[in-house]
Amino acid sequence: MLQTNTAGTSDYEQAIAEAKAAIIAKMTLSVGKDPGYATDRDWFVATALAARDRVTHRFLGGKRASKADGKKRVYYLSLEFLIGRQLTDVLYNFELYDIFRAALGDLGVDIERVREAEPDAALGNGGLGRLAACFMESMATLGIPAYGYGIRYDHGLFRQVIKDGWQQEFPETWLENGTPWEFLRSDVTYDIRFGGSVETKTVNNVPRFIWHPSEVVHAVAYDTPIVGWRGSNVNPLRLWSARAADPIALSLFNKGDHVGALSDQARSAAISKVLYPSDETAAGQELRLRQEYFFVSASLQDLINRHIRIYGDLYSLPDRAAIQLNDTHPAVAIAEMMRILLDDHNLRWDEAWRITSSTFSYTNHTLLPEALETWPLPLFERLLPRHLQIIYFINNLHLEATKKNFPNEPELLSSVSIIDERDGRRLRMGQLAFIGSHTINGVSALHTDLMKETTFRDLNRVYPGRIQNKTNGITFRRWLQQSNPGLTKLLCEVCGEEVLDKPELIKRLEEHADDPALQQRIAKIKRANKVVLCKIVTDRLGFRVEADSLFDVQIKRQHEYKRQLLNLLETVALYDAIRSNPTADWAPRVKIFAGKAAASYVAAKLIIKLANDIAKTVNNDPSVQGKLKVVFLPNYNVSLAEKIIPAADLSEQISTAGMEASGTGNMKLALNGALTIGTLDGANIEIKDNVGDDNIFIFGLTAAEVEERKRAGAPTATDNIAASPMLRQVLDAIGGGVFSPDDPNRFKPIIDGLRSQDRYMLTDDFDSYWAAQRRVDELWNQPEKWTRAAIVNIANMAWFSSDRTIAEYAEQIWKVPV
Ligand code: 26V
Repeated sequence: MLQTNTAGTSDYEQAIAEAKAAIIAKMTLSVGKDPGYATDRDWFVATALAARDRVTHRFLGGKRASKADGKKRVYYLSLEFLIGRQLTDVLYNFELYDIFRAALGDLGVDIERVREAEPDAALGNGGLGRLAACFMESMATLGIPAYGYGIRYDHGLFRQVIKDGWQQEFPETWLENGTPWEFLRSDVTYDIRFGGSVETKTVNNVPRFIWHPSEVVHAVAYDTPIVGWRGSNVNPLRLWSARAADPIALSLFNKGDHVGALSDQARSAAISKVLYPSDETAAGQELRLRQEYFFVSASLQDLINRHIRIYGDLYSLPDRAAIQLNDTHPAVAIAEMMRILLDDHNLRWDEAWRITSSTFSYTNHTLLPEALETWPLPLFERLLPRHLQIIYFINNLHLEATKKNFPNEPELLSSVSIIDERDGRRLRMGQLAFIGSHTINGVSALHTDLMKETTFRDLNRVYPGRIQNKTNGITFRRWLQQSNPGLTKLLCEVCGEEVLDKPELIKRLEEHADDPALQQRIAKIKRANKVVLCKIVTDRLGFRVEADSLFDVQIKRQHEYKRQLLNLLETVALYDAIRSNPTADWAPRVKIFAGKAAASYVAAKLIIKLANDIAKTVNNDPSVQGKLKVVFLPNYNVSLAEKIIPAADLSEQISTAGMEASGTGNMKLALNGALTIGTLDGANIEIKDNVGDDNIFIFGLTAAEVEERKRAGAPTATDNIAASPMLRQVLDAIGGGVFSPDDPNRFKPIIDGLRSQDRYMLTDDFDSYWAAQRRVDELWNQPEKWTRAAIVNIANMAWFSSDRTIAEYAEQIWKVPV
């Protein structure tokens, strides 16, 4: 056995010995197992606990950025934090990865298997949730004292199984065996109140409002430490879990009503049971509103307690706290803050409003009308009667001021009002978030411009200067350094070790873009990553794909505006073209799809089935062997993304222009050397600006052209189809049952939708997309040129680091030093 303190052992060896001892101690004393009988999961828990001890020392010691004595703190309120696995993240950021790998290796355990034993923390749907996770890591890295606040869902995003080509959903159970990363803080528990009535009293000629709720639920805190790069700082992610105020109604139990005695418990616990599994469509149900208010109220009580404990009163709140609303999901915080200041602390309205509106800022993540949150007034009133009063008051003052400043534009009032009078009466949370915030931001340059021109045009006139752009970013620690160690090693060699701390140094790679030796090394790294993905495909789907093919990937939530269907139409056209001309010089391709559809989203689920039916036909057709394969990898999540992204050659970012607010997968893929085929949408535009027109494949209508065609109502889908023989053939094939001989009409709804409405304008962009794909083939057939373009992409992605994004938020929105 290795001695930990033997003279003559190097620091490195000693560190390995210490790690080994720590892991064994955890295995024995915390997991309670003899290492000889330990499973991979046991090894994961023991390793995570050993790693967590290091984090905890930093967390409780001087490195806790959130301690922040006297400094302004940032509170990031988000209903989603899509963290994924944490072991590699923690070890890597503490620069302990190699040491723990060696320690486990000495114990005869493969760290890769240990890593895979950790379930993903899938507490988010997609881009918005993953952005929150990247931001938490960047805030810790930059030493910004920050808290993330959210919900500790018992069940994260559902597990997707593909059965006969159809998506099936199963509950996700990441907490089944607990998680070693969190600390339960039972002492940090708050009452969250719902329902009831509001009593009005006049005290000393001042009206007072007393809320008598009909229901109280407890919010209990769980803290997960988020580690910054090089362990520089650790910030807490505080997630709330719901408990009944009374765990059991003894009076009922004693009468023999054993089920009834637990019904309160079930109703309360339901709040943090499950993540709402949908993006881009507003939920509208009561439970969702209960979730939103639950975590907002707990978080505000918590941060206000902290502020008062340190600073004594609430007047200084805006100087010491910045609260960021991640989309409108936490927007009820504006009313809750006002309620606390008015009713609990007896502040005057104008004082309370000054404090509130100079503390909050709001990020918008989508302009799709169906995703903008509104609540029916009766529902809101039943759940939060006092908050509704406050919102009415905010709205009245806001409309009065608007009337005064725009006396000749009465029609402005209905558009800027928090209350939408059209479809029953509804509360518009976007309006509330905007009015109560000092700064509102979009997530890419185009999206911010569109915010100003469309959804928030009138509010932007009433409150000019509030809207800013903050183009999204990604943490390079997870999406380059951890997921692509081969490329990272090369970057350190070519650009210098400092590249790990200063991503802008990646630019140095470009000096070598024409160097054949470097090109070969880059190509070799990519190939090795592709071999890893090939094995995953074989393991999960039972067939082989060739690592020398072009890996063409579209990985993201399944949604019509993202246009996976456009990619499938092109796949069918290509399949047909290869069959018609098998000897031509086709670039061999593997089309890789992955993504989940909301369980209730029938159209998106049918498109998944189409992808799988096309895959079945194409992959079993000997006449295209070696030239085209189609793969649908089930259960897309952060961990699968970490495997696909480093292996991708081509990144599909093909949304209808104007519809994808930013995209962040596009950034991850380009950073890993995939070339983008995409529309001028979201951050694609900024990626193009950085990598140059020659190193990206742009096609399709611009956002302005999309608008113009919609306005003109022409050309129609019928016109587009008539003008494209290839498209017509593809639609006929799919609609006629070529890929669904067992049910020839299966895809008729999809094809009918394209022929009649084509809301996402696939028929407008099809020819241009096809042409762009052929430019892809042409470049692929010149490997040196392709690799050169990949190098230029990697070299020019530094700006998309979330450290840059967070530094901008810090300086321009939160006013905290970095
Ligand atoms: C809405 C809803 C409605 C109720 C059920 C749960 C749920 C979850 C999320 C949403 C809003 C989705 C908005 C969203 O995810 N936007 C994405 O944000 C990314 C980060 O800014 C951005 O890169 C993507 O382009 C944008 O689609």
